[in-house]
Amino acid sequence: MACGVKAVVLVAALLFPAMVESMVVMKNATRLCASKPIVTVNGKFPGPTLYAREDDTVIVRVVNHVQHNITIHWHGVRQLRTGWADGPAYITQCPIPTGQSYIYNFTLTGQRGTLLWHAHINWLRATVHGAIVILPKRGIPYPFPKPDKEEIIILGEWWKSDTEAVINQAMQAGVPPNVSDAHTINGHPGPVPNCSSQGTETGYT
Ligand SMILES: *[C@@H]1O[C@H](CO)[C@@H](O)[C@H](O)[C@H]1NC(C)=O
Ligand SMILES: *[C@@H]1O[C@H](CO)[C@@H](O)[C@H](O)[C@H]1NC(C)=O
Ligand SMILES: *[C@@H]1O[C@H](CO)[C@@H](O)[C@H](O)[C@H]1NC(C)=O
Ligand SMILES: *[C@@H]1O[C@H](CO)[C@@H](O)[C@H](O)[C@H]1NC(C)=O
Ligand SMILES: *[C@@H]1O[C@H](CO)[C@@H](O)[C@H](O)[C@H]1NC(C)=O
Ligand SMILES: [Cu+2]
Repeated sequence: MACGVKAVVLVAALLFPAMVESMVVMKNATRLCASKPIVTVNGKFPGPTLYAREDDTVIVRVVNHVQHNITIHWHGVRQLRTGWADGPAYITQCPIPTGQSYIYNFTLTGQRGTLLWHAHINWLRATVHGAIVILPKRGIPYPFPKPDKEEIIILGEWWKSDTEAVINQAMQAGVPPNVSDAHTINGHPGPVPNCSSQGTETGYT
């Protein structure tokens, strides 16, 4: 077990130094010709990719620096006797309040593949999400021919409005929430014609 802990810290430190210590922070983001503040992990949307190996123990300390309660859910990870590390707010844990932190600590026994992590409270998942890649054990091949290249593709959505306002309005009015303004690939909706403030848009989607 201690070995697994070391492995994941090492892998994460090489590929993604800050993921082990995940800061939930606000960031201004420009999409669809307009800027708005969004909740992110480490200022990234989508958030950082976490790399681990089958049988590793994953330890992620989430520190909440935003004015929202938050939790992180490890979507598709089987929590084997670590239900409190699963992440759904008010189901397996109380949310992490502003200024506080929580340590997610679970072991990837018998699990491989690329899964999603995301906020699991209200609609913060709209911006707080990313990939968790669980590689086979060292020396064990993939159960298919080795791919030439691997790319992580995360499909998401973008609302011009604040997503907490969207869900709160729907809950109060008892109607379905407003649909998103665009779909995104790795956080990008693609270029918008005649946009004077493309901001961070690169158009490479
Ligand atoms: C976002 O932009 C506004 C207006 O320019 C600024 O006041 C605010 O500090 C920025 N927030 C962040 C997190 O950068
Ligand atoms: C935030 O979470 C705490 C428990 O972790 C809870 O007591 C509080 O009511 C929550 N605040 C909101 C606004 O939901
Ligand atoms: C993670 O969980 C294991 C098993 O319960 C425990 O021994 C270890 O101290 C925990 N690590 C942290 C950083 O909480
Ligand atoms: C939802 O859509 C309606 C109709 O377009 C609009 O009036 C309202 O402002 C939207 N709500 C939010 C929170 O953006
Ligand atoms: C973009 O601007 C040009 C020139 O003003 C205009 O002819 C064209 O219709 C605009 N395209 C879109 C999609 O609005
Ligand atoms: Cu999920």
